[in-house]
Amino acid sequence: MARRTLTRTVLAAVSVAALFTLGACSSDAGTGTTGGGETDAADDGVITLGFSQVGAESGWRAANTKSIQDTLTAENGFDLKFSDAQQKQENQIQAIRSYITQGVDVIAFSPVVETGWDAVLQEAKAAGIPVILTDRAVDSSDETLYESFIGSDFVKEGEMAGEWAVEQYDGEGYQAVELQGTTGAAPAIDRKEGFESAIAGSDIEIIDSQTGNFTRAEGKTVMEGFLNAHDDIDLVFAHNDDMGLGAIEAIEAAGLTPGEDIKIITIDAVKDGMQALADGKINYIVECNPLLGPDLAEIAQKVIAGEEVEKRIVVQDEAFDQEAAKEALPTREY
Ligand code: GYE
Repeated sequence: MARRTLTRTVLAAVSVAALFTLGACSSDAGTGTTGGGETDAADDGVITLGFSQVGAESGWRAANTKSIQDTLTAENGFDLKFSDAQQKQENQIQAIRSYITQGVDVIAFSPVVETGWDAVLQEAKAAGIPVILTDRAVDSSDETLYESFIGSDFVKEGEMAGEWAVEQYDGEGYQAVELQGTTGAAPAIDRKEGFESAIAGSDIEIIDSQTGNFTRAEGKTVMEGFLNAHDDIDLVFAHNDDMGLGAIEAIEAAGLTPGEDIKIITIDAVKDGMQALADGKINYIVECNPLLGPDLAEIAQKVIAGEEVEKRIVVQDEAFDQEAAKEALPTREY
């Protein structure tokens, strides 16, 4: 099965340089872009890309950062400027503004929340700097504010999780709790929506739902609260592996067996999550592929070369039960 809708290009510096001969050269190096896709990249064949990362909240994020840093290298024709926003929108806006001031060739970012980006994206547009979204979407009515959005279909991920829950547990009157991702983040909004729509009509009921901010520590704390407040929790739906791993700690501390007394479904399929699944502590994981570096590099090259790019690139995800996790673990990349 194809894991991505895009095929990979070989990221040789040579091919990057060749692409730039297609564009007109900008003579005012140092003042940033000249608009209309003609950028300083044309001068030296190197694409300066400013990337504003959400933070370092999860195993998924660590793998995503590594993929970007490993791909957007000098060898591949990039000068990567990377900043970590520590899960704060104001830090991301500040980073983007600084990339605009520096006159980078391309800005890419993974928006921590969906809303509130129009003003800074207008500034990038006015400066003639193309923007590529990776991983998370923005909620904006103006699609001209970015070139392309590369990432998974989070509604579908939630649906896949919910469909499996219904297949396995419908008819048992299960009481579920939900550990939501960061409030206002695209994956939190969409995974919730997908899961709820898939369990609608079954007898699985969500009896409590709170944010654990995509972190292991907060997943544990919120799960402790759920266990104190409710006597009969049958199922946890966690919007990512890390919160599910935190929930496992809380469940074990309460003297219960995760994966048996309380079933657990998560999303991401990073190494630690897959190990817990193989160990029987998690019951099902829907994958979210974090290896977005190669697609980002390809789209950035095309944008700089003035080529058309797809507005939406959907990353394909799989799902794993305990047996599948045992098989996949030895060759897992992240
Ligand atoms: O699922 C979670 C991370 O945006 C898809 O963010 C990403 C999510 C991922 O913190 O682990």
